[in-house]
Amino acid sequence: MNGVFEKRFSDVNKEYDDLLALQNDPVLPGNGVFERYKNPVLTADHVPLEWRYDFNPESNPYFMERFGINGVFNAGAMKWNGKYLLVARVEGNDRKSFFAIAESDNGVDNFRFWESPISLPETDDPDTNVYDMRLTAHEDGWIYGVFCSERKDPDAPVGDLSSAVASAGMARTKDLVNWERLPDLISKSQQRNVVLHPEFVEGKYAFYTRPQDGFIDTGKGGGIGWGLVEDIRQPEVKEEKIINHRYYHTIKETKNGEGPHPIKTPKGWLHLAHGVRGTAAGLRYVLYVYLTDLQQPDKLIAEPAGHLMAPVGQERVGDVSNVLFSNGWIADEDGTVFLYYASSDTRVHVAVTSIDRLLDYCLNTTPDGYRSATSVQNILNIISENKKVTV
Ligand code: M1P
Repeated sequence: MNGVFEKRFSDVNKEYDDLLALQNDPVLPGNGVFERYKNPVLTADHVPLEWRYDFNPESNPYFMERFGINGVFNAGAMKWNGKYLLVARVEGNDRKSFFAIAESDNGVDNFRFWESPISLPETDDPDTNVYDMRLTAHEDGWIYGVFCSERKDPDAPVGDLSSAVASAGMARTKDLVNWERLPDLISKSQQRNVVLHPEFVEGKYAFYTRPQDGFIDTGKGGGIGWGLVEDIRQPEVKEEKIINHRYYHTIKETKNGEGPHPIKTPKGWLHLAHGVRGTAAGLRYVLYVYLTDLQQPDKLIAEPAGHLMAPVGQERVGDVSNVLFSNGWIADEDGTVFLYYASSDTRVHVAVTSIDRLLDYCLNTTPDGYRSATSVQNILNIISENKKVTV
């Protein structure tokens, strides 16, 4: 024994325990729509030490990390047995992502990973990489996880080791431990950001899709799509219609994608999505919301202009900088909404709001007028109304 093991074991464990015990507080006063929380709720450092270190002083005298974690981000979410659960995308230093569940009593701090990551069954054509699981507790009684499955492009020319094909992988469970893998969703194009709607529509499973011409480029894919599937064991979307379009000179001119499944509210289905635009510094990902009809979830009824959330402060920096991405939120029985978002493909944060506040935001924020002059007119209208008010 060289003493290094004991000292490092003690220091590393203390640092880990302190991190998990950290209390989180809202950043106030915020903008009234939501409150961000100060600390990320999940980071690479939250991954259990038992997954990363060999605890045997004989075989690991330096108490050295044996499996490094690069980031923990893009987490699906659901309430389960009274706990707030995140199914996070955990990415190793080897660039492979996998899924792992972490839980918290209050949804804002002390998230702790379950004992082991999810052992996700493979199909006959094994995934190279899996990520961004959306959880849906469907009215059929199963909990579905829909995620991106990525494989090397079989048509890539020799020497091209980057081209990939994205499709929607699917698995279902009753206990979040044992998962049954279903076939990947069949559709006319590559897919990422596919989400299962929680209710049957016309007696069928309904999916939010994101048709795309290539692995990265959505190309002619016009936005967030919608399609019905008759048999979840042979899932095929034969027709896709675009329900949330991309537009020139907006936050989603390059691409967009559904976030978690929408929340059912008295005024419609409340959706969270990400919008992407190009900048001189690369792509910029922001979050936005829209509302669709309660009876016809594929019919848009309201969409505020611009983003709900964009990266601020440390959120701007990470593996893929200038990115906010969300595939998980939880609506509590009292209407509180815990919006889990990842920043820059590195860590997970929470912002807290409510269904009432999000509906107010959605229905009373002016839609995009698509011109500078219409934006100025919106401000002039607010100023003019304010002149009638004494506070
Ligand atoms: O790197 C930003 C995001 O890029 C992809 O999202 P999209 O398909 O909309 O471009 C995903 O790989 C996502 O995981 C990632 O956060």
